[in-house]
Amino acid sequence: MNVLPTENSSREKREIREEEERLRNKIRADHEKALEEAKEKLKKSREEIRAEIQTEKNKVAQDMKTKEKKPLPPVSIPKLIGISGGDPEDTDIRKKREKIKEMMKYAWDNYRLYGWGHNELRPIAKKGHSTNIFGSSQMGATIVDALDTLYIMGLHDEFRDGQKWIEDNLDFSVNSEVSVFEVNIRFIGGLLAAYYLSEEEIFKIKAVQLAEKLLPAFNTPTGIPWAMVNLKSGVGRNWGWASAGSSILAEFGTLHMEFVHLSYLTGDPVYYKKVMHIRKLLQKMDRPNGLYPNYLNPRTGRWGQYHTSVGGLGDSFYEYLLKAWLMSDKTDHEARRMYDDAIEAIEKHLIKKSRGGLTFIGEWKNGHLEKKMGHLACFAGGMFALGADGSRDKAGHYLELGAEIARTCHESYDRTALKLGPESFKFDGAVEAVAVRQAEKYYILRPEVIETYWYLWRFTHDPRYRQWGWEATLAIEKYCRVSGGFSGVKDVYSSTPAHDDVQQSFFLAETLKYLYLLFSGDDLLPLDHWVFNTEAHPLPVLHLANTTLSGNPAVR
Ligand code: DMJ
Repeated sequence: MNVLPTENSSREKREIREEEERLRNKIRADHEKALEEAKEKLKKSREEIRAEIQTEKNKVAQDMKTKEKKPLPPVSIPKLIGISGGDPEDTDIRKKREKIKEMMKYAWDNYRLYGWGHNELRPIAKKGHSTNIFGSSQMGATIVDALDTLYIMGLHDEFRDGQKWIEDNLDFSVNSEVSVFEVNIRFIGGLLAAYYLSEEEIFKIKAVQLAEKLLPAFNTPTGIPWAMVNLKSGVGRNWGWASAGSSILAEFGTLHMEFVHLSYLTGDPVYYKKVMHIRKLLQKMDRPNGLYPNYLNPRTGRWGQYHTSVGGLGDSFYEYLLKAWLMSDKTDHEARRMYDDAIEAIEKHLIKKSRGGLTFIGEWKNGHLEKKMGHLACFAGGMFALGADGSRDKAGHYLELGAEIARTCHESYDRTALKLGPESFKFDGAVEAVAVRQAEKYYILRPEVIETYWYLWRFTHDPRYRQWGWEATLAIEKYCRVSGGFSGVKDVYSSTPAHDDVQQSFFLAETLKYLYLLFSGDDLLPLDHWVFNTEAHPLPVLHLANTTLSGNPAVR
């Protein structure tokens, strides 16, 4: 039936009027209801109102937990070899290993008592401690960092206690600005390792939740991430001190291992794509003398200051090139090539022998070699040894180079009053492997020298590495153990050192783990099945020969 246009429009108008009236009535009714409820509320006591709010809060928290615990898509976990054991046959070695376990328990128990939930511990003041890398909220960094060490040592009650804290308290929806690098290596690395060792889903879920919060850091004109990101707003920025607003090589270059595992476990290629983009960008850039400068501007994609080091600011970038290859079951040839090229340039320009015959790694600053080596650079002894097999026909050479670096770093310990190494040491005329400036004489429970001893021990079984590791253990026990845990010392050349009153989370994650492994059999976490991230969190080798992480569902 045809309807005339005038009839049509007047009917529409009537319908609109009726609809408006219905809406007005609904708003009026809602208002009246809200007023009635408010009046009712006002009749209630403060306690009643508080209780109601608490009930609402609990409901929201419960809903969140149910949501959080939703399992991720199933993925086959690589076959895990050697996650326990390693019991030494020799009684003396067994006793030493027990002692190290006791030190771990002491560090953990004191943190449990005085710093629980805080990021780190002040073992003398006996209270929590934190720094800007963890942002402004209490994220239990020590718990997350220590979990896999507890597991490996068989401290299962402590492990479960940590797990419970994580289940109930670890929350990344906080208005807090964190270091992308630090939370990646300590939190994502720690959670992934705990997941692989224990197969408890919660660790995987938390790792993925945190990774999602880090992704906005990659929203830069080049895709090179900011150093810091606010977990709530996703706003990123760089450290104020970094050359010309640059991001740091060792920070944006130390994400690969964890991000590849995240893509593997979730089936989501986003993480893999982010780190591969960084790699591709670096490959395209010119490198002065074949060296990678430590600073790169994420807005322009240009290098900042020409400063290259194998210690702080550069270190773990090289480590992750090698480990990307190892972790891919030696199939990521591109990573291996980049590693080989990089260390050839490093050897040519940065590695020298002192007059006294000690091999050291200096730092390249604007065309000049600074003959100073940081404690952080001592990890490279282990890296050279680990990369020896698979190098361009120079396996013997790199194993030897690793051993020389281990010897130099041992000398830096041996030439102090405490037998603990300084933060950095010089090679200048008569000065060899000794810190000169007061500000470089501290030891903050760092792991790198012990890490190198352990790798060299695994590859050579030369008893000197266990001997050197034991010397360091005794020195830590004597000078760093205090009434509420373990503390760093301010001057390793003073026989009565002052303490810095910080028990670093990496002491539990790395230093004690490497010591424990040094006095364990090689069947505990064998190196052809496990690759340790730069915070000593073991991740399994992924046999990805027939799969791809860049979006192919075959990865599941
Ligand atoms: C750790 O957090 C990691 O080893 C990192 O790669 C460098 N520094 C500390 C320990 O010294």
